[in-house]
Amino acid sequence: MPKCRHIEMPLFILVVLLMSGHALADPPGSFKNAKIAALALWWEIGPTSFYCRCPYRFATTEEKQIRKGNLWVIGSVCGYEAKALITKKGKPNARAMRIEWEHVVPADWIATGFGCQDQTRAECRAIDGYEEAEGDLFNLVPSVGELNGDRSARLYGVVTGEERAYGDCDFEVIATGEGEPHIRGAAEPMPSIRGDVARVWFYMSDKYGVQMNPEYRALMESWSAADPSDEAERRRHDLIAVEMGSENLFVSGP
Ligand SMILES: [Ca+2]
Ligand SMILES: [Ca+2]
Repeated sequence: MPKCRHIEMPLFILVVLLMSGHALADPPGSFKNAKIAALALWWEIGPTSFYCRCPYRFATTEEKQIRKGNLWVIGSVCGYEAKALITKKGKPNARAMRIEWEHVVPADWIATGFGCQDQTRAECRAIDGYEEAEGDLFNLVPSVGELNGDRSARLYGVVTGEERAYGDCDFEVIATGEGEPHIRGAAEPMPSIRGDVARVWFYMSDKYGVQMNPEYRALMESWSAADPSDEAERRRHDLIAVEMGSENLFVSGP
């Protein structure tokens, strides 16, 4: 017999699906609502982290005591190993082994579409449309929290070498160069999802005016060409499109 929590979870998902207006296809309208919708949606897509392809499941009571968060990464399956299990302050790294919702286009860059990049998040959210963009489900993916934290608001880019700081996970972050600490450098995803992230950037730029300089756009164009959408990406797109009530034509278009 499965333990009680294994029976409760699908019911919980069902309730979330019903509450999130699944059948009505209303976009979440805010990051807070999007996180709730994404939880159920990605159970349907397949509960696997985006950057490392790590399966995840609901955290047990004991795991929640180790670190907050409902979703626990099964690192042994995908070869993910935490870069830092202990923080610089000597405390357990709360973001290792748990799933967080990652913006492919970070909130700092969404802000460039609304001219509030030099303002606070609260000021951005007061602008019409910003919250809708921040809660856009095409732009949200489940990520190991540690990677989400290390990437922060960095653009994607090519990082020299394959450091593999996260076990077998092909994800590199370099934090040198110009700009504010959370933006400088680059994050390099694995080749098989480079087109996927590029097509989210095009969508966010097209829909919300997110700025991409010519050099970055050219890089994303080359990534998109090298990694065209496949069946899995289109299936994911279609499920998200039902929830959003709209499409990402860079995936579904001709
Ligand atoms: Ca790499
Ligand atoms: Ca791909």
